[in-house]
Amino acid sequence: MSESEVLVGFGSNLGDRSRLINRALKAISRLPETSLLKLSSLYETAPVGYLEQGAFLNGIVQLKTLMSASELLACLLAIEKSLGRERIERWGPRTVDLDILFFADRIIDEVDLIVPHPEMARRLFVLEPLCEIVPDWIHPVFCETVSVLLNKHQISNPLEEPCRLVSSPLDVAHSKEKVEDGIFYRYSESG
Ligand code: A4P
Ligand code: MG
Repeated sequence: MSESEVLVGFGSNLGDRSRLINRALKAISRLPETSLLKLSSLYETAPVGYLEQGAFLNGIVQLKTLMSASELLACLLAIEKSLGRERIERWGPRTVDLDILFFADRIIDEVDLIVPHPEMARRLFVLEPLCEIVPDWIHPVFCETVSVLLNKHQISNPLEEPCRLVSSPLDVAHSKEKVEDGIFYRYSESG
């Protein structure tokens, strides 16, 4: 099996959001045959879909892995579960949600896994952090870069509330110590 570059989106709007995200990233960095490449900034974003819920913290991590897409999905679901995720309602509040946005340039359409994530091109909270770390990544269905998709999205949704940047990542790719400590973002819930 060859190595694949993958983009995983994460979001949290329940509990100590940044701590949960740091814990999820630490767990991802420890997955077998997997290493982190790049991390986006952390953004605070208004809820999309079901609006009567708290604001999210969102971001994206780029990783490389020898796992297959379905093996990676199983690992991400296990991490969500270990961090207290209960599936109560679709698009409802969650401790940590981990979505596979891109898996190399593959298009996957299976019962339990759709890649690229079908909603991503409609979501500013995905497109903005994606553009920060991989602006030239080509969406294999739309055959356009994520920066073009962001541009189009902004033109079609001029009144959408922007994502608010709340924290920059520590330089994880080059600091094993930080990964071991599980410190990925310095951000305090109290501001
Ligand atoms: N699944 C299929 N494809 C994928 C994929 N590419 N990555 C399946 C991950 N999972 C995938 O997901 C249900 C099932 O989707 C999984 O078991 C997996 O087999 P879920 O996480 O239990 O359900 P969900 O998250 O409630 O639904 P869904 O459709 O995944 O919702 P989204 O798209 O994740 O949206 N607003 C802001 N501002 N920020 C957010 O992060 N997130 C959502 C949830 C809504 N509004 C938001 C945010
Ligand atoms: Mg999800």
